[in-house]
Amino acid sequence: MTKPAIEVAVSGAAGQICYALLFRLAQGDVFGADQPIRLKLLEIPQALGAVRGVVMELEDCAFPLLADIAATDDPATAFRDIDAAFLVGSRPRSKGMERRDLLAANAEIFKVQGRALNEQARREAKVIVVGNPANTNAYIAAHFAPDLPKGAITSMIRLDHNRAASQFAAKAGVGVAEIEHLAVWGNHSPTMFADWSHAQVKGRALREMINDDGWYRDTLIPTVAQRGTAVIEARGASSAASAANAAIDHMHDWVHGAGERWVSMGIPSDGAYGIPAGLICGAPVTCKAGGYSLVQGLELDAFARTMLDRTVAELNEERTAVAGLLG
Ligand code: NAX
Repeated sequence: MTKPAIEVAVSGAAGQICYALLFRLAQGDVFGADQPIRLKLLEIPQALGAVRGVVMELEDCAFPLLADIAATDDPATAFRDIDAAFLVGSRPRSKGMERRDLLAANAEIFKVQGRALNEQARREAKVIVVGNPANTNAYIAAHFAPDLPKGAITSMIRLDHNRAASQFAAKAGVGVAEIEHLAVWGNHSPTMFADWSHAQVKGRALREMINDDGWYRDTLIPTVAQRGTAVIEARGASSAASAANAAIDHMHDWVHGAGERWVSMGIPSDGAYGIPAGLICGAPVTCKAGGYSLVQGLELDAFARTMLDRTVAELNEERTAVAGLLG
């Protein structure tokens, strides 16, 4: 029997990440091969013309699971009764724009979208923020959506997790799926911390297998931190298909579960690991039955503590920078 369609909102629909994301969503890569979806695309007014082209292409794919597509520039319309949202659209940094101004411009966008989610989304809705600064944008949206369950609004750090997993697998000469218990902590920025302290391959410590702490500190961590820049330099455009893939992985695991496997998500801190409560911070989680739980009780050695403190300090600075806008 065909399931009833679910409602999925996607912002930034005319952008390059969505040009990869929307087609995979419509194909069933997130919600399942038997789950019809209605797509609700959100864009700014100037981009609605381009969205019409994307809608035409989605129609031309004749995806059996795509029950409906609507496009709008009104967040309240886009988020009405949604089951899930991918918030990809955000204001990019323009020439001469200070970081503070970028945070403020995005704070305004995510304030409006947070309020609309609060008023319109189904209470069970799952939200991922991809648009940068993703953690702080998610923090702002969550602040303005107090009636949604705590933790409904998350941010994406999965691209960093996948990048790290791929680099570790290549170095250790193992399949990427064999790496377990990898954790990526912090902000989606060059301060993020890819932590191998607990990672294993078939029960064996990855750190022992690679046995090269210098490579880890001097090559792996900077490679993952600078990967976005390296892609821009090589491609002339920022990561798009891999970012869409990471958003798909994040939502897929949250919806369907990932067994005992750890994945990394930007989630509101409850104060664990010394991360100030309320910050949306990348951390290792397990996903089960439509929910996620922080992996508890991990020991952090001195290096891990320093790296986590550094990225949390940056998140705190971002929070301070937008504090005046939350009234
Ligand atoms: P594009 O510039 O191609 O597309 C962004 C789209 O968002 C544009 O079509 C724009 O009109 C739209 N938009 C802007 N403000 C909006 C609003 N208020 N409501 C709805 N739509 C709005 O960027 P793209 O390459 O698709 O990247 C999108 C975002 O993802 C950027 O902020 C980017 O920095 C961020 N990324 C985040 C990653 C992560 O791991 N969290 C990795 C990839 C990516 O860099």
